[in-house]
Amino acid sequence: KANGETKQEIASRIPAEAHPLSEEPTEIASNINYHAQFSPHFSPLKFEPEQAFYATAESVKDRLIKQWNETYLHFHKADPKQTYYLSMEYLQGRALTNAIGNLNIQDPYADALNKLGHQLEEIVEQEKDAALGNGGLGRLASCFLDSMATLNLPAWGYGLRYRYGLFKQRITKEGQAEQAEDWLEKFSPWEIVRHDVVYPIRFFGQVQVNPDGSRKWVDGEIIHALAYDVPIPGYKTKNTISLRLWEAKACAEDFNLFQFNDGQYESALKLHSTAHQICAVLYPGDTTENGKLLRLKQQFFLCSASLQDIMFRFKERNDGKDQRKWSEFSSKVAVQLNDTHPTLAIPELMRLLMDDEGLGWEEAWDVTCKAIAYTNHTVLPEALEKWSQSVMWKLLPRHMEIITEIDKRFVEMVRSTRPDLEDKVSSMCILDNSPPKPVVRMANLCVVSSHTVNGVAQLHSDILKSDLFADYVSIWPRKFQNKTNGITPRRWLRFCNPELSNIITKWLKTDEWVTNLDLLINLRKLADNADLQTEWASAKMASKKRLAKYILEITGVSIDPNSLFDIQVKRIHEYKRQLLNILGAVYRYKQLKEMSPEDRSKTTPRTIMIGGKAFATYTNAIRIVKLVNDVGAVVNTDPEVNNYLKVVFVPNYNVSVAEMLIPGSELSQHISTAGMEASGTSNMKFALNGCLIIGTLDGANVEIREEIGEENFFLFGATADEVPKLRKDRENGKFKPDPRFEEAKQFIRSGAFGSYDYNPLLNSLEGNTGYGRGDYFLVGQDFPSYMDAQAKVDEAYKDQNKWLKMSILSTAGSGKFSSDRTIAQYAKEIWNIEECVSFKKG
Ligand code: T68
Repeated sequence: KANGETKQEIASRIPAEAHPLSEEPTEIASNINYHAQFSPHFSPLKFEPEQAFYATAESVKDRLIKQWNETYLHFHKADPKQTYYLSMEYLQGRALTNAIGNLNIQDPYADALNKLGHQLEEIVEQEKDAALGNGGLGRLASCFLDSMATLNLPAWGYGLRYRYGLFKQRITKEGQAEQAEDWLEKFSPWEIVRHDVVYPIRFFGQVQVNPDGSRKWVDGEIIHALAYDVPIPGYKTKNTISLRLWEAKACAEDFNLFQFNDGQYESALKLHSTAHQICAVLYPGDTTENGKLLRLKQQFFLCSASLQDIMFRFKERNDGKDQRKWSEFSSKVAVQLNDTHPTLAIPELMRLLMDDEGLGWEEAWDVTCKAIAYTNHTVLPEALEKWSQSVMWKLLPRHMEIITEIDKRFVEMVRSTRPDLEDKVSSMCILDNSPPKPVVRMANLCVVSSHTVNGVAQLHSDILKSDLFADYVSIWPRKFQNKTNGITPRRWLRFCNPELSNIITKWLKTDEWVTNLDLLINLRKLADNADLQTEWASAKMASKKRLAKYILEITGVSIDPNSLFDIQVKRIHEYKRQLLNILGAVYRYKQLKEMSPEDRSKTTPRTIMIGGKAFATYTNAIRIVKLVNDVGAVVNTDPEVNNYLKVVFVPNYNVSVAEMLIPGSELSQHISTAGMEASGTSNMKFALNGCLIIGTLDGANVEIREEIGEENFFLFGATADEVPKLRKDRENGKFKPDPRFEEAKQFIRSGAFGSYDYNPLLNSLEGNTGYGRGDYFLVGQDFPSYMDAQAKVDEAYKDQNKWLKMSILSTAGSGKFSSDRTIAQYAKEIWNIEECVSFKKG
């Protein structure tokens, strides 16, 4: 019993769905005014949109904190098993629309702001994106938090509070320029600094062996981890969970006053500066040794702080008993590793259990394996983390002892139980000792130590089982699962596309689809309805016009809302094949140039938009950005064709830009080489917003096509099964390129798009061997079928009724891709946690 209620009573509470706001808009307005007046950040004389944003956010945060505190207290008393999601990245984007939407207080806040002379739509634009992530993996973590809160699950996220998030991309004549993105320039109104939550994190030092044989990690440097909590509200529930972000701090003892007074300022503040570096940037360049060390420090910092916090909470919730048994840990705690980036949680948990809590190896190992699960997000060999053993011995000597022991025991187990796997041992073990640089294979450590390993789409999970982790499957057949990714329908439809949302609600006669996305299937039988189609078309047109206005403002290019809006936005990578897209565009341009004006006028006008950031040191990706811009500069100013084709590079693609682009999209491209995109999640966002997909049988495309019907999906390209043989054929000179492909490359080489030397980029499509050469990503192989699929798109667009029907069917078939479904599956099939509703109705 807690607080007079039994656990069953607590568990059976009903969610408080309605949020009757007791306040009138005038009261809200005076609350906003209060925050504006008492905020130390602005002069009280001004109340411009920026101040109005911060004051509004503070006012909304008050509500969040109240719910968040009550949720915390409730979890504390009910003491359910809780999940902790460990991720180096969260791509949260803006929070205001989401918060007032989830709290269901848009209307009163809009009215209140009106009374203060502001428009809510204008105020929300003031917020900077929190971009503490690189791309899909980080955005997935953020969608998951939204679903965990909405499903009333006892679950928290842990991450790092980077001072600078993902860089801001500017486009200059030279191509991409990166700029630090100062998301904390003023401050973030959403975080709550927790001066009471601080843990020491050790680096370097050595292992001390005690007389009783136990071991202890000592000396080295100690940095402190300070918690910042970001409240995450659920939709139409009062449950509000936490994203706890750690910041690195040195403490007063680390300040050498003597040295400082002696004028040695740098050495006096050495540890302060070391601490500062840890959370300075998201994904520091790791081509140098220094960069690698810093990235490893970041990873350990996250793992150690989070685990100390998790273990503290486990001990704290002891139900009045003196000491909790560690054997109960896994019935109270589930830890999910978002890729291998937080792998050090494994040896850190072992260390804390053995060296601080006094458990023996077997006991600690049992606790660890039962608590930890691992999600893989890539099969690309260069993205599988491997850390130098020598760097690890220096930075984390005790952890290396533990990893060595885990590896030793694993190898012994395989040799004794599975002699048939002897020739696989060297690739399955954790430590790769081969010269010149022995490494730790983080994915292997994760597979050996986790109770469950999952991929992020069916095809990807199948590839993990049949390829990357095949040998482990024969030892632990039940360890491997699939959890197809999902996206939150709140941010990615309800809030970013209110026009379409209202139409859906009207025709389905309920807004329950926002939390039960499967209900969208009921649109299927309405897809031919002329009235629905008319409304659907007008919502799409409104979004296209808004998008066209944005593109004009940002790039100066005027695009025609009556043309087909064709969008590819994602990180720039050769496997994602933006190069295939732009080569197709180049070929289309060349064809249009060669056509008679009469034939030209019969073509389907298209606006191709491409956006995405290239990692600063990824040369070919940087060149692709430049190529798209150069092609656009020529095509868009060519009066002969620019009524039929525009090519626009959308700069600085981020969450907020996505929220603008996706509602206005009609066709989107998900055209990776089959087998290389683990899932993709923007494909789901586009389909959900009634955008048709041209794509390969890769990642979640396979399942999207299954759900929305193959006749509503423009498929092309080789399948994952065929890829290895096609690569071999190419190497053996058996590949005959399509003449259209040759023409497109030649056109670029001829200088039609300026004098920049694109030969190095285009040469990656030639030759016949090696990764990154010899057309490893099979652009030439898939080019003809891609062009054929594009011709089908042009034809289909000419019949607008048919197109609208396909668009409605795309939305109708997207129900499966709600992150609520994904998270419910994780909760049931991996974490074994249940909902824990913190508020009574009313
Ligand atoms: C993406 N991975 C997958 N990685 O590419 C994508 N990597 O198919 C999938 O849909 C998504 O994860 C979610 O599952 C990434 O985004 C990274 O961002 C990354 C960051 C640092 C190091 C390696």
